[in-house]
Amino acid sequence: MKETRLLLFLIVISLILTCTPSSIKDPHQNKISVFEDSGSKSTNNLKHVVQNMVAPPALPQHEQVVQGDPVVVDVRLVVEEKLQEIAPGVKTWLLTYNGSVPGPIIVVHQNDYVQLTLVNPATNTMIHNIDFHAATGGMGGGDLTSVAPGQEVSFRFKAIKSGVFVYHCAPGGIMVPLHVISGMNGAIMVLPRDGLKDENGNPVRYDKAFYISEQDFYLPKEKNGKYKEYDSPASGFGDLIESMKTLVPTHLVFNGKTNALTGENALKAKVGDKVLFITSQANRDTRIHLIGGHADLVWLGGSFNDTPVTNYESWPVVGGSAVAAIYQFRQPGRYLYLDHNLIEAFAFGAIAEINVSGQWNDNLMKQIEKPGPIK
Ligand SMILES: [Cu+2]
Repeated sequence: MKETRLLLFLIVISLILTCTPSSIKDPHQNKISVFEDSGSKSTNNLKHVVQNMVAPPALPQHEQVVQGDPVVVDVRLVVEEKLQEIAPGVKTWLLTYNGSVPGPIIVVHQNDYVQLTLVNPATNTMIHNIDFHAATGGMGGGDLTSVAPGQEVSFRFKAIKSGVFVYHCAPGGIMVPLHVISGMNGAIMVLPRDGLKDENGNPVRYDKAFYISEQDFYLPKEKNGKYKEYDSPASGFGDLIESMKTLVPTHLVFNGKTNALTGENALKAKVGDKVLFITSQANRDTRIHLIGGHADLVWLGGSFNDTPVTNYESWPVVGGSAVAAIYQFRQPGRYLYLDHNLIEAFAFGAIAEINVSGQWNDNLMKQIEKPGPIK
């Protein structure tokens, strides 16, 4: 009899334990302190993995969850100074990493090493470098990576903090904003080794990911209102200093130019897809909204170490940061992903379009009666 009671007691206890809703699981359990030292491991026998960079909004091929020891991720960025159209009929000198604005997004896992080779071809005219907000050490690596035209440099940092972070050129003094507002910025995603976690601390995977960056331009104008054109980046910098000091952008665009992510260039997803959106702004505050959807999960400030907030309608991206959000599309159709200063979106161009395919769900939205005369 005693044994039966004990058995019953054990069954009840195990039922209680298995039926405990995951929502009351502590997402912070087993977390290590942010102050914990993760820097003392030997770097002698680490495996090197080459990351093939791709132009945004795409992300390089990567695993969401990794096992085993950290690796050294080899990344090569080539600086390209180029005169390019950023709006119909408007050309400016872009300073770029690998030719795109923003530069390519790098993806690694926490405690991996990023080994960057920065190449400044002799055809360029200026000194460039890179400051990684994900790095630990003086000037984010800026002082170790300065390269004149005709030089290349290589340096390594350990990605000890997980999250999404901006990187940008920072050659010193007034050149810092001048290079950043000429397009010389990008982002890096440092995933937790065991992947992303939702609001309850459970693993969450994304089906697709897009890197969308807002760029502010401050192009100098002629007296007649036409945008000035210059023979070289440096020849425009005197005017550019004056126009950027107004703090009023002439152009605010996603991924380097107007309509980079709309119309034919619209992003695509399917109903059911969990889409990871990574948005950066290297210089200026913005606020993102998805018309027709929400952010199911947002890692505010870009920190994957924190529990994501849920169901945000709009979310902030402060200047000099990147933010990650996941949304699962439940309904097909056309969505706009934009800066919800609507003037900046619709009058300036900080807007992207997502076309989602799949089966319409009347339960979520339905037109009850077509427009007709007032009864
Ligand atoms: Cu630069």
